[in-house]
Amino acid sequence: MTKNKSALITGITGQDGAYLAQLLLGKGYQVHGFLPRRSTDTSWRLRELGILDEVHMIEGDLSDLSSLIRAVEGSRADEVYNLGAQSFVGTSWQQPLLTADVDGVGALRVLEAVRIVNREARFYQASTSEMFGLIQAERQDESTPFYPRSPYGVAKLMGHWATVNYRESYGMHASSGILFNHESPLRGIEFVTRKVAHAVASIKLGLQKELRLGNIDAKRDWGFAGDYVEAMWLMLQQAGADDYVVATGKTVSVRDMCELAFAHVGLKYQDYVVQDEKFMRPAEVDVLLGNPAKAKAKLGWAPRTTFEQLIAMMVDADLRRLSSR
Ligand code: NAP
Ligand code: F7E
Repeated sequence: MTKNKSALITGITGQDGAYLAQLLLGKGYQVHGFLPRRSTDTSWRLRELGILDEVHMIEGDLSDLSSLIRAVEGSRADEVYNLGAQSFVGTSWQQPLLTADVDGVGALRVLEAVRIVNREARFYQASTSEMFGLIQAERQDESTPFYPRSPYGVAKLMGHWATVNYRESYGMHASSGILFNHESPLRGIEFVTRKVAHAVASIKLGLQKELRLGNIDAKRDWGFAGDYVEAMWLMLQQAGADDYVVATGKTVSVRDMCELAFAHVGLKYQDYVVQDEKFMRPAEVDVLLGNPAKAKAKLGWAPRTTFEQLIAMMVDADLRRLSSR
């Protein structure tokens, strides 16, 4: 009998961690989550997907190498997905050193833990389109030069290059997924799509009067997180490790996203959205547009969910949550 594969996921309680855990459980993996100690319960996403009892939690923190070594040992992981991060760009200006430590050095610690314990284990690094920042090409792909615009982008660039370096230095199967924005009903409320979806539902139900936003002219290449975790898994199933851009190839402004979300419940965004300096960033990433041709050609990956379906799904989920309270 062949042994079921074992996976270790850092950031398992986050949006992507929850969807990835669900995907891997469905494929028969034994799934281990790396869980930082918090004073409150952070497992709502795993509970909402109905998989909380199916994952094995190992306590630890990305700032603590010894806990990572124990987790890689204890899980006997064949595949390690490093999704844990301080992932909110806005916060990275308030906590730049923590962001550098968790997102940058943290990735290096995971790579070290894998190298020390079992360098045959395959490794995935959650890299980001924020590394392109001030874009150097109209459509960004794997060969586009990086120009990060936030402490978050800078920290993630370290994680990306550490991954490339461990692949080249030690022959490790270490891949970097350069993922563009991906959203879902499980998205944290501070991110703009979920903030808008939640506000639209609240306004529709008479619980909120206005929505205060920052730069609504910013444009992003937005996809559905459920589709994107499949690309992560596919990267680790390839004979060789590599870097891949994962995106939809379309870009939409925050303004047009608002229009769509409000229209979904029969409202006009102009009647509710107020621009507020408080949500502007010291340096902005004005536009991102990915070219996922390599992921399509080599992984056979393509997004399945349209932007319209994604926004409708998010608004409907918040309407359901708020109505059932
Ligand atoms: P998320 O919802 O913010 O989840 C982040 C996860 O990291 C949470 O489980 C969090 O746990 C954990 N974490 C934070 N600090 C940690 C620490 N010191 N030690 C261990 N775990 C820690 O993020 P996401 O949207 O799922 O994104 C997953 C990864 O992909 C992140 O690395 C993110 O930077 C990257 N990424 C995201 C996108 C996107 O559009 N979603 C795009 C490109 C790349 P707590 O909740 O307990 O803090
Ligand atoms: O902002 C603008 C904001 O916070 C998107 C993370 O997952 O994706 C995410 O980073 C845009 C920005 O995501 C508000 O200025 C306007 O231009 O939803 P966001 P992000 O910064 O793109 C990347 C790929 C990651 O890797 C990150 O981890 O929307 N915007 N008004 C606003 N943004 C927020 N949050 N709130 C506003 O009120």
